[in-house]
Amino acid sequence: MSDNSINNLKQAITKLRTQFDNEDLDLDAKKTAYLGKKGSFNELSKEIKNVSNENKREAGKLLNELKQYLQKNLVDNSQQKTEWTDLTLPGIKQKKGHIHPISQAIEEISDIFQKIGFTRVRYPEVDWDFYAFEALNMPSDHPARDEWETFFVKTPQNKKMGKMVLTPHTSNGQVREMERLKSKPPIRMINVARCYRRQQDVTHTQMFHQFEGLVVDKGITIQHLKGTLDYFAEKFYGPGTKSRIRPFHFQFTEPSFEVDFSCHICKGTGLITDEHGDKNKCSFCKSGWHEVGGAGMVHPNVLKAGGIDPQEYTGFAFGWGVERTYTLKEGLNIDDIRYFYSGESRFLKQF
Ligand code: FA5
Repeated sequence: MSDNSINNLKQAITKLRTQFDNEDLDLDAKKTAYLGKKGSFNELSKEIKNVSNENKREAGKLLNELKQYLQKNLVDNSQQKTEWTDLTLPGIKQKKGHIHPISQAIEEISDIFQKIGFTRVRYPEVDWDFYAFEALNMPSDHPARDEWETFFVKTPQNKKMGKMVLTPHTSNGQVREMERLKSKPPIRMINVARCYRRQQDVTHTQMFHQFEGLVVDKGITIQHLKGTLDYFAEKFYGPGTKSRIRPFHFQFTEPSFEVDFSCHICKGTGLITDEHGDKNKCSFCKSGWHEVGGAGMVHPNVLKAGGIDPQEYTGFAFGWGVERTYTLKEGLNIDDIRYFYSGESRFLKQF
């Protein structure tokens, strides 16, 4: 630079400032471009060596001011970005969860039974063979045990209680409830719990839920059982729903039954009338009825295992799948219970 060197420097500083003010870069990129090691400021500072000695002091001052301006604006910009909140923007709605449909069903079922004096209880889901089988009139070599496709737990065997199992049904609660009440009826329990079996298809999952009713008192008959089933049918499935019991076999009830509820689509007839007036088989139930589980009059041996005298007391019991019972509700008609445990939120969101 000649004598004009200080003027040239001043022009270069103005040019750099204008460029800085108008440049639309993000903060980090701008810092590097202007204040970085090879940035515009350092490049411009090199020009000081061309300024005459008498103007060097002024040139130093101008460059200093320029640096402070750049630093201040780079910091100020970043502060503005983080502090700025547009209060007129709509808020972000938090997603609301809800309880799982099977938990909803359990609450509804429990309420229905609690209204007629049943007490909700829960017993271990990992329990002794004794409560799951032996005390239910199924000694260790009894072939009926095979139907429960049980998971056994690797634990040392207890002399009286046997091995430990993942409970394959809620019937393990029967003798436990008799023991809890010190073998003194009346008993009115509703036991809802997880159950486990080596099964998997559209109507079976390895983990599922059952609810077990047990009533023991003087003079309990099949009529009380049937009355309870009819009450549940109307409350859970709606007015007009009927219950039906069919002869069956369970080791722990005598007599034993399978329990059906009438289909809400064909109203128990098994037939649907189409738009031409022709009658066709109901495709949901095929027979007018849906089976939900088992029931029966408590076997005298089970009462004895619970310390209750079968000459003095009688009782009824039932055990149904929560998933199965729930899927038959009007408006649901779910044909594969595995959806409940698939973790598929598009399915679960509907409840
Ligand atoms: C029993 O488990 C008996 N303990 C029921 C009982 C209790 C009878 C008291 C008499 C007195 P069962 O194996 O049929 O019976 O099962 C009853 C119901 O549980 C079935 O009808 C079905 O609704 C449900 N269930 C059984 N296994 C599964 C499974 N793997 N997945 C889903 N639901 C199941």
